[in-house]
Amino acid sequence: MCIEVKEIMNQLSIGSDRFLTRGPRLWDSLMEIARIGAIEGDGCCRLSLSDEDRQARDLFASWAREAGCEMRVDPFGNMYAIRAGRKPDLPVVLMGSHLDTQPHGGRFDGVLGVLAGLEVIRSLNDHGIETEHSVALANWTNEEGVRFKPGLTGSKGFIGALRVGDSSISGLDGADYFGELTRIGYSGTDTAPDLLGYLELHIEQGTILEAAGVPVGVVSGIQGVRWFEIEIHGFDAHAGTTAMQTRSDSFMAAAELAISLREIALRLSPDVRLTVGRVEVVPNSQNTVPGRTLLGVDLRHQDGAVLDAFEAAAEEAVSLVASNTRCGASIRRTMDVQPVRFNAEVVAALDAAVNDLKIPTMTLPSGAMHDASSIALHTPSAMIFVQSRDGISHNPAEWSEPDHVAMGCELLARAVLALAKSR
Ligand code: HGY
Ligand code: MN
Ligand code: MN
Repeated sequence: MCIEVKEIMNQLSIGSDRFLTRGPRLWDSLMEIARIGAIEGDGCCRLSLSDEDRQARDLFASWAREAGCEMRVDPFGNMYAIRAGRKPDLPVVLMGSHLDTQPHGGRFDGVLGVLAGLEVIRSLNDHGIETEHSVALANWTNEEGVRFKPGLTGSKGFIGALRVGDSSISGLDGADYFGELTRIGYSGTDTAPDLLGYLELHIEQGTILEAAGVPVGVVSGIQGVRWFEIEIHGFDAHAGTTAMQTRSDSFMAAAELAISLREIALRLSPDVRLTVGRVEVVPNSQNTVPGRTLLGVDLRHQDGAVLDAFEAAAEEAVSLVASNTRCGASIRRTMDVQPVRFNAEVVAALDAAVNDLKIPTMTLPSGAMHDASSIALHTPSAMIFVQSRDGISHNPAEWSEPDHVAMGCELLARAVLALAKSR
């Protein structure tokens, strides 16, 4: 960690093992924003570009303005809260994550990283700390990819992997991404800031930290993710009069295919993660043999070669099932997120903060994808994980301990200071 941070701590007569940030204030903000889109079981549903997403964006923008930040919105709806440094022309140190949630989301996934960044800015204000580089905070649009495909839309737009109006950005309910941005008042024309480095705090959403008994972790990298849509076309037919041997039953073909895809994936690697989380059956009537079935497939692995091998084998499996079941079938990739390893210099800033604070921690890979998967392709980046109880996430029962949240936020603050003060 750069000497300046230690100097700041001394000047503020804050012992290096004491906190700059205020965990309880962060916790209060988390619980307040969780009331937007609240669902049964203490969960949240704020699908991207929905009215609930707009309400959360408005609240975040009002808090950021209260903290003296300049607010910008870019053409992908990404929001940037910028706390000016002494040299505003220098590239900024950016924190960020996402405010959108899964349909049965929790109170921490994404939003914790955004509000921890806000707590860092509030704490720099409290202590009157000036930084060389500006410190900024992003809310990336549609990280979850529930309402619109692909996921990570906003952060992919930021790095130029997607363009405004890109036809590959499709809405599940037929909605238009850019039309919805306009509808909720977040279709921006501002330019995003230039970046010196990117830091994302997030819940682990797995059980590694809990099993090791440590509250927070420094993330080494993120495994790759690919999404596929498999369409199976059969023939609508009467459930009572159509003999089993003559049916073109798209659902049965899809079910057979799902099992064979799981076998293919596990044969390639025991560490693979294959999920068929989305199934659409048409006409979805239990006394009609379904003429059309769609499968939404999520595949993950840290090795791109395994992702490639699965994709090739899946294409063969799709055509085989089609020919065996008198159905037509197609597979198309709808998202590709490369495996990333984080930048050693930014990770070192985190490690220095860990040592300074004497917080027990560990280094671990991320099983979940994050906007840092995009940003790391563009800017030196790193992530901090906060322990998840029982590894539960994408579920209202998602929980992290207030003390762990506070430690993660303090780590973020120290690493941001080290980078924003650096050079
Ligand atoms: O899908 C993911 O891994 C992330 O939580 N959106
Ligand atoms: Mn997330
Ligand atoms: Mn998520």
